[in-house]
Amino acid sequence: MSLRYVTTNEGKVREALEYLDDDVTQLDYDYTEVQAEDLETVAAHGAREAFVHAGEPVIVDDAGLFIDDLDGFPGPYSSYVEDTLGVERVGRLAREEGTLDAQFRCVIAYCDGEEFAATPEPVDRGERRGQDLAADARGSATTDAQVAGGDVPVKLFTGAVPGTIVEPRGDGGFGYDPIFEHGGKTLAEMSAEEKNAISHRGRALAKFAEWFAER
Ligand code: ITT
Repeated sequence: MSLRYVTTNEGKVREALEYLDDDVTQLDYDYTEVQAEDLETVAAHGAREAFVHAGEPVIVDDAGLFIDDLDGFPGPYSSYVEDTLGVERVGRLAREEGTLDAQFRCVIAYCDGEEFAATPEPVDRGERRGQDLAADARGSATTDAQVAGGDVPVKLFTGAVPGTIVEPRGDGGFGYDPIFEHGGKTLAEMSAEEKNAISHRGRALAKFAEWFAER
């Protein structure tokens, strides 16, 4: 069975293909992004829902920019903030505040409907939501979305990279890459290979690829 990288973002897939061979293909499916303080919850919920939808092994990748002195803003809301404020304004805001330290974080969530043997990487088992239990109690039919919120195990792999917020430079990469500098270059000034070697996604993918090769 093939592995599906479930995302609407082609930039992520380009980076993932560097690590995973051609067995992985993009599934352009917009799973529900639940509102949560942490990327892990969003990714795990998305992976469950995507697995129910796809019926084959899936990876969901949730990422975000965390600006240290802005209490981690925009964090799990990075996508919404990119769509509303835009990358350049986020950069300006951070620079106006004089708060320049930041990190990118990425959580890769893998689900194939099976259990996992113990490894250092965490497994999320989710929690049945109150409304599901209430629906069960009434004896109503369980929908895909309710199953997706159930307790199918999801394996999580995380990665992070520290950096500095700068004036936008470069036209590679995607999203916040032009305003995020690491080691003297913005991520948008790096090739996909260079970015992967140091990036949040690259680190999470490396852990995933090593584990997946054994599975
Ligand atoms: P999917 O949810 O469909 O995968 P998305 O682009 O919405 O696509 P995320 O929710 O994970 O993906 O992304 C959150 C935001 O962070 C979004 O604005 C991205 O552009 C940005 N982002 C994620 N990874 C990034 C990276 O490696 N470099 C720059 N920005 C990134």
